[in-house]
Amino acid sequence: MNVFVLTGAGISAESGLGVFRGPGAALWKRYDPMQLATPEAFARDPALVHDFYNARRNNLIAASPNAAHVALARLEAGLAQRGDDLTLVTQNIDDLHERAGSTGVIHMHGELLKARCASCGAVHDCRDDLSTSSPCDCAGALRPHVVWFGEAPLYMDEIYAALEAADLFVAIGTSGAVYPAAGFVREARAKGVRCCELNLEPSENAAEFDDRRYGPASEIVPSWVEEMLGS
Ligand code: BJW
Ligand code: ZN
Repeated sequence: MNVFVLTGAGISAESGLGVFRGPGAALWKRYDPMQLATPEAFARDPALVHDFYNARRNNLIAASPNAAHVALARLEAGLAQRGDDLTLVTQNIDDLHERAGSTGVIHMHGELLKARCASCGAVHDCRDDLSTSSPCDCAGALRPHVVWFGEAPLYMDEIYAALEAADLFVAIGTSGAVYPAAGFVREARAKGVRCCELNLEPSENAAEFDDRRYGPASEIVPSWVEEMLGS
């Protein structure tokens, strides 16, 4: 059995990393995404964009994985033990899945703890603040290694191949507002794959899921994983 899990900001909410949309304090209510998360915004005011990502990087370094991240790492190990497979695709730029023990996580929107050279494309580890004077070895300017609106998400060939092979599609903590990730459920359904949503509240595309479970990720993800592993 091939299980495909897509995670979004909701899985990291209880670790203290903000969500973008939804009720309560959401990042895009405080900030305009067009001023921060587009290549045009970075070209116009790189210092402002660096400040936004520097603050989030520092917050991430101080955060820890929660029970939902830990449960998905347990799912990977449990499925592997019985010869099944998990593909974990995340829209999140944090590293909390890895810190919980997941391997081979596919970061389709990039990674906050990496920086990319705008000139040569080299990707560097990055735990320190970036500024307009942080240079790459080639002297080119560094930018956060994240996918902004209008840019192509990463690893799409690998992701579509895994979706093609999936027997179960599960979306966790994502609002279903951002494409192409929001379209994965429709593509899975079109192939007759069972689709399950785990979220705090119904997402924008909730109607497309066969099973829906609502509550905090730290509660509903561990209980779903226990069911999956039959314990
Ligand atoms: C909990 C919880 C708890 C809370 N427990 N749950 C088709 C139609 C219309 C538009 C488009 C389209 N195709 C493309 C577009 C344009 C655009 C787009 O989708 N726009 C929409 C706004 C309409 N898409 C793009 O531009 C993408 N690029 C693209 O398609 O390129 C095509 C291309 C191909 C080839 C060449 C060139 C181009 C790129 C999208 C990049 C997204 N970037 C961001 C920011 C960067 C990283 C960062 O700063 O972190 O990524 S935006 C932001 O949204 C971030 C996220 O990864 C992404 C998704 O958000 P997510 O994860 O769903 O979080 P939220 O906050 O929305 O939802 C949280 C959920 O959790 C809620 O449901 C809560 O209820 C829940 N929750 N607490 C469980 N405790
Ligand atoms: Zn460079």
